[in-house]
Amino acid sequence: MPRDPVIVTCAVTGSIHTPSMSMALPYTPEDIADQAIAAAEAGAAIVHIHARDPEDGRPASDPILFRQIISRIQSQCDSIVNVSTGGGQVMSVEERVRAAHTLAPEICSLNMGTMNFGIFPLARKDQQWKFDWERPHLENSDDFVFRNTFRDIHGIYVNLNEIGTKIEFECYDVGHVRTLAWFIDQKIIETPVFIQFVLGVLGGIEASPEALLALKATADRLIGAENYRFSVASASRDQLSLAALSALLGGHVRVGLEDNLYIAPRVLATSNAEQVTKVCRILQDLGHTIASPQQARAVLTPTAASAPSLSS
Ligand code: KMH
Ligand code: ZN
Repeated sequence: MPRDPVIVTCAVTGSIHTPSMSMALPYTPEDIADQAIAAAEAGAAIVHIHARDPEDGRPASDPILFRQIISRIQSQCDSIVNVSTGGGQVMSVEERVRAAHTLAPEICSLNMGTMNFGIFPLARKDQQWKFDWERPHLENSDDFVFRNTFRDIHGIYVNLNEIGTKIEFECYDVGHVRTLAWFIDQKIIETPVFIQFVLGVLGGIEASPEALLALKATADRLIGAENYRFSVASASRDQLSLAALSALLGGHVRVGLEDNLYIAPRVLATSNAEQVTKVCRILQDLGHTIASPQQARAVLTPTAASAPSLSS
C-alpha cells in the first residue's frame, strides 16, 4: 500500500532546556528564526515556535518577539508556523496564549491536561551555569503544575477557532486522549483532529514503544482511527527511534532541540537542522517520503466555525 508522506515538525527551542546545556540552543529571535529556516530547508514542513528573552534565553511570552521570529521565517520559507500555547513554567495561561491571540498563526499547540512537568533531573550538579535563572528554572519544576483545566482548554480552543487558527492537540498521557475524546463526543471539538503524542515528560507517559502503542490504542478506541492523524514527539534520547516507529504506524514525527539536545548517544546536536536531516534520512531509508508544507496543510484540517460552551 502506498504510504502517505510523513510530516516532519521541528520544535526549535521550547522552554525546557537552558542555554548552558547546549551551545546550539537558539534564544535570540534571529537565531530561532534562522534555525527554523534551516530546519525547513532540511525537510521540516512545520516549525514549532517558542520565544525566549534575547538577553539571557529565559522563556518569554512577548508577542513582539514572536512576531520578529515569525516574520523572519515567513520572509524566507513556506513552512507552517506552529506557535506554542504551552509557553514556559512561570507563565500564566493568559501569558501563554498572548502571542497566539495577537498574531493568529496558521496553527497552535493546545495541551490537553493539567499535569506535573518535572525537569528538575536536568539540573546536573557539575553543570556550569551561564545565567542565574537557569538552575532555579529547572529545580523549581518539582513544585510546578502545568495548568490545562477543562475551562482553559475550552477557552483556548474557542479563541483559536474565532481567529481561524488550526490546532494540534498535545497528549502526554492516555488520560489526555480521553479528555480530547470527551470534547469530541460533546461536539465541542470537531474531527478529524491532529494529535501530537508527547512522550517522556516526567509526569506524563514514558518514552517507549509500549507507551506509544498504548496512546494509539486509546485514540483508536475512544476517537476512532478514521477521526485523527498523529505525530510523535519524544522528550528523550529515543526521539529518533520513536519517530521511526511513529512513521511505521502511519504517523508523523517531531524532532528538535525543544525536546532533545542530542544527535547520537552522548553527542550534542549542533543544530535543529542536523536532527531534521537525520530523521529525514532514516525515514527515507525506511521507504517513506517527506511531506512538503503544502502536503502537510492538507492533513491539518481547519477547526470548526464555532464551538458550543462547556456545560451545554
Ligand atoms: N515541550 C514539549 C514537551 C507546547 O509548546 O504547547 C511540549 C510542548 C507544549 O511543545
Ligand atoms: Zn512547545
